[in-house]
Amino acid sequence: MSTVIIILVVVALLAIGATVATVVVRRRRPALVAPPPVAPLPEVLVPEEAPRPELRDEPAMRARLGASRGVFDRLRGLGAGDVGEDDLATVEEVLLRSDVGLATTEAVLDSLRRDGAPEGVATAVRGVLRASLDRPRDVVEVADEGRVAVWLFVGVNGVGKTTTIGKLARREGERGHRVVIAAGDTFRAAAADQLALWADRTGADLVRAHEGADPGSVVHDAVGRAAARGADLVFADTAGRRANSSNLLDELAKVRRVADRGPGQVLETLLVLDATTGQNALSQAREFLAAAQVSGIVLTKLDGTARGGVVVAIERELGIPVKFVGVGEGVDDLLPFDPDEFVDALLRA
Ligand SMILES: Nc1nc2c(ncn2[C@@H]2O[C@H](COP(=O)(O)OP(=O)(O)O)[C@@H](O)[C@H]2O)c(=O)[nH]1
Ligand SMILES: [Mg+2]
Repeated sequence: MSTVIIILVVVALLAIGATVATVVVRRRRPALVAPPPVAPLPEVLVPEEAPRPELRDEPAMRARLGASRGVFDRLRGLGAGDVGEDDLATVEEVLLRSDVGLATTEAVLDSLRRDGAPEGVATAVRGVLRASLDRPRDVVEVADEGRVAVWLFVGVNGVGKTTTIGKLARREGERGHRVVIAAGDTFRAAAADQLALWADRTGADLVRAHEGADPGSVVHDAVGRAAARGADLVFADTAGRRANSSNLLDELAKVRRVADRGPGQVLETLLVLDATTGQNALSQAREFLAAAQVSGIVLTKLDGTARGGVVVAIERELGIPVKFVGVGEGVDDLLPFDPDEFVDALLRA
């Protein structure tokens, strides 16, 4: 027994001795070669977040509407007091070029002739445009007790429905709401794939089906899942084949009926329009309005047009409030439409 202990102690001492010796030798060993130079990391390995403008303050809204604001440059340069014929001609040209529409342009000219512009032409025009944007534009997002709020998104292909759903999912997520997205555009598998990316980025839940599946059943399943999980909102994407196909409009009506049954309660039907298509957007809109009970407009791509005045024409001619505007392709590039910010962005110095 004691022999075993002695052997163990000897082995332990030898091990300690060997370790100490190695450390000492390592410390003493001179550097034989200079350490290789450290190559700088290539830039792509250290991606830097591009600084993003803060979109929720007024100057950023103004920056995104830069092209539209540019159209109003000449108008902002006009003085105060009585408004002469030359000035009226300038105002008329600017307003028509910005696409506010004939009716609003006439209203502005009448007001300038009648009241002049004691605080400057730009201020007077701003007042008339602002007054024309006076509809309530709150969105409804709280369903009745025990039901699930559903927002439907309708509009022709390419206007920005899917992107808008992604942006709104982010917005609602940030406000602590749980969102289920229904991939109701089942014509192309790519549409659901695109939504899967957005759902990933925003933490929303996605309900999808195979290509060609019945959109109504996708929306039905999404409402069921939302109810089971206690989610706050269902955003239902829809296909956007041509609005003049009665088939599409019938299908939208059917999706709506399904969405509004059982626990589902449709609170908003948002018609998405592309601002860069100008007056074309208006004729598309009329077809949808005839078939769907549209509660609000989402006007996308305002960043990509100099004819931002079309917001005014759309509200006036359709009689439906613009509730959100898209000002870029990024996840934060959707703003609740604020008429004060909008007219200031175009007309304030
Ligand atoms: N510049 C800009 N592009 C947008 C905006 N909204 C959507 N888009 C782009 O428009 C294209 C079509 O959008 P998508 O959501 O697929 O349209 P959908 O067919 O209606 O679902 C995409 O390239 C989007 O990035 C916006 O507000 N500004
Ligand atoms: Mg889409």
